[in-house]
Amino acid sequence: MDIEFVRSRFIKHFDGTTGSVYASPGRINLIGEHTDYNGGFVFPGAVDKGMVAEIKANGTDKVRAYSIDLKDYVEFGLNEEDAPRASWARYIFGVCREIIKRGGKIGGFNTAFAGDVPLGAGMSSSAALESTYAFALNEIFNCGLDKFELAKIGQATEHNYCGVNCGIMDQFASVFGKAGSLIRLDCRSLEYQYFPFNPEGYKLVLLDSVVKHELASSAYNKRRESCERAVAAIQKNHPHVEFLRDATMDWLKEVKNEISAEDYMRAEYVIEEIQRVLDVCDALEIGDYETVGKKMYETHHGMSKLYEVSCEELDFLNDIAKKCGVTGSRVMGGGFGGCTINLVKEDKYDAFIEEATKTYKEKFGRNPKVYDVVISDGSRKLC
Ligand code: GAF
Repeated sequence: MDIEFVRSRFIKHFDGTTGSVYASPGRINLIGEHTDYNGGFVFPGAVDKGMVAEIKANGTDKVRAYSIDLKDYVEFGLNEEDAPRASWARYIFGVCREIIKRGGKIGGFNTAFAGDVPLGAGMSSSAALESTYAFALNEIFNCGLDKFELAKIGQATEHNYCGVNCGIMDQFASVFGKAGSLIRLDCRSLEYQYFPFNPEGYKLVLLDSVVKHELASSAYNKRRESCERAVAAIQKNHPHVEFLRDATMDWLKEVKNEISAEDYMRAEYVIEEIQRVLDVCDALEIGDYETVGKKMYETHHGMSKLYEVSCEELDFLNDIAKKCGVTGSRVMGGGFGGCTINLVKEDKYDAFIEEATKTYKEKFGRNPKVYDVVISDGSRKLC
């Protein structure tokens, strides 16, 4: 993330003066997919790719925002009816509105931003953008919000201004990220623990399928609705069940004939996936990377066959990983395209990347992108 680049564009675009520069990262997730909005556990970490924004209060009630990457400029007010049309600007607008709803007194500002999180790769460029502005505006306008609120502001922005009923994982990882550590997060209580992650002899690498399927956000919302219907059915016998996190497979089986086969499959995946996160944490405590990898493959299978959020390209990359003896591999993030995350022994890394690149190109006519994972810090002020 290049501060000087963003600064030079800010100066050029506005009145020649400088403001403050803030950054927030995208994220990976080792395991625990679609578990966050089910009150379960996730295991993400922030990455060394993210968003950088220069921001300066302008003494008006208008936000003047410039997307350096899109070369697009938008101006909007801070009232509910001022929502901009441009989808990128709605993230910034949403964050402003959510701060205001929480009592934060913010005024207008000038801003320019750029990012290096690959779009559509499942590394949550949108959370990086939301966290950057939530963190920065909270500081610049002295709103006094804590980091938990900042993460919730990003999530509420997705819900209320971007049409995605996401969980809290992405924004939490972006705000709370810590270099060298993954975060085991309980998405119901928001209790979290940092797990130093430096598996000796292994590398974490992302393979980006460079496909992003249409309608990913409506399919995402439908998955969430399936889970909620399963919870409503289970609640009839077990009223204390608030999320799938609280349910057992036996309780799900009790309602097998009351819910659709599809809803059943979705819930089955989630209940198993929540347990897998805990199993992976236990395995990591004793350095058992073979078990970590095995669980990753199980997650991929569940996401592909039960939750049905994988696609041909991601299944192909997962198969290649298996053939190359990669320890663990699975689709990462919401799915419907994006990356696989791979835990691979260092001595198998080169052959894997070569084989995956060659065969993927032969089959789909394009190269997958390769990103080595560097686990990094969360939201911060750069200067
Ligand atoms: C997306 C969402 F934004 C997250 O909240 C999470 O549900 C993830 O998909 C799947 O684990 O990134």
